[in-house]
Amino acid sequence: MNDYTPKPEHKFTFGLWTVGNRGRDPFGDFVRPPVTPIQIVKKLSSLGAYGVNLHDNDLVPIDASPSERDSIVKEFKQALSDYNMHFVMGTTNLFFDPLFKDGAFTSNHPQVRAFTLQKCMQAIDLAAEMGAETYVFWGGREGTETDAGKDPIEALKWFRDGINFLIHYVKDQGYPLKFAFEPKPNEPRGDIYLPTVGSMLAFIETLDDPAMCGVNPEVAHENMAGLNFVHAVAQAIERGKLFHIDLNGQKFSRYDQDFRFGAEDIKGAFFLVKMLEESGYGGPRHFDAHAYRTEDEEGVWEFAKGCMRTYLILREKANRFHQDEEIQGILEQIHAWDTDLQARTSYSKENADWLRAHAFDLDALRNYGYQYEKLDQLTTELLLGIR
Ligand code: GLT
Ligand code: MN
Ligand code: MN
Repeated sequence: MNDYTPKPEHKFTFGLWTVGNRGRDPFGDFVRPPVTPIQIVKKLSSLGAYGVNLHDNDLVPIDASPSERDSIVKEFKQALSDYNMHFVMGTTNLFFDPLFKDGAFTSNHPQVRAFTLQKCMQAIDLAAEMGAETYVFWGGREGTETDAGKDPIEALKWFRDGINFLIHYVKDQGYPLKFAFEPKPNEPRGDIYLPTVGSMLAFIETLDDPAMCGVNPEVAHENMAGLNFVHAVAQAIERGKLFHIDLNGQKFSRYDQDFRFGAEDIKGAFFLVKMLEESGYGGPRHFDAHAYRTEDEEGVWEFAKGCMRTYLILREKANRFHQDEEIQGILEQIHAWDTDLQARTSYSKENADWLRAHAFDLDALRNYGYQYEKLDQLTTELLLGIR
């Protein structure tokens, strides 16, 4: 019997900004006291997490002197090693400082675009020094409220030029870092460029080294756009582009809620976990979420435990799905391929002639029942715990 206890081998990670979230929103101030990065490392380690992620300024204040920076980093690295925690993903905060109000890579101001490169190089150095595998770019302010002032075609070119600069910087430094791009349709900007996983995948192919670049899809972000997250992730997996993932919970079409993983849309979360486990995705299971604003510090740790526990429960449900004879029986019928016909669907001149002449039984196809109602009900019952 599974006890659903998280262990480092499950590769659960949290951003410092997630469990460190103090509950401030556009309408209300902080509701929780700060928790230091070292306290976070210690506590997450005791809960069975594998590692942490951070933005440059989650750890090092933007105005820290070089010697302050070095001592903060040294102390943090010591904590990681003392508590057997890994530093997995690094990123740059390109959204908080007021100078980024018109974006970073896509700001209309050339000095902001140049400063963005400087800030990213420093943050990449930090991530590489601490052993990160992946570097995330979330362009929260890369967008507009009005298209009157910025040319979206020009903005995409600036974005590409900036990322290409950093691709070459990483190569020149010899860092073993991969880049992962995180799309979001809106918030905090009215509209954000490259709003979905699909648009990000297309953009990646235009970069100087597409092989070094993949995506970091987030449940909430695709759901905000009304899209099926499992399908978005499937496309990334199918192209070998799922470099990292942001797991959380979200009601469709709302603001970016970043709820505990599985807090909403349990069936969507189930199919996601099932796909991640079956696809052989070996990357971290990162929770980019935070506790409800109603919570005190204890509630924050309940939130963190809940994310990991729900993942493990859904993973066990995916195993049960495979062991359930009735479910598997239906799937076998659905997947009963006509192998002779299948062989005819790869192109050759002969197959084209054969297919052109083949007489299909269209009425049989029209009348075929796919049994999805039964299958979905069985899946629902499995998730509800009665199978
Ligand atoms: C911010 C955002 C997230 C991104 C983080 C990485 S920062 O919390 O809401 O979706 O993943 O920059
Ligand atoms: Mn995210
Ligand atoms: Mn989010």
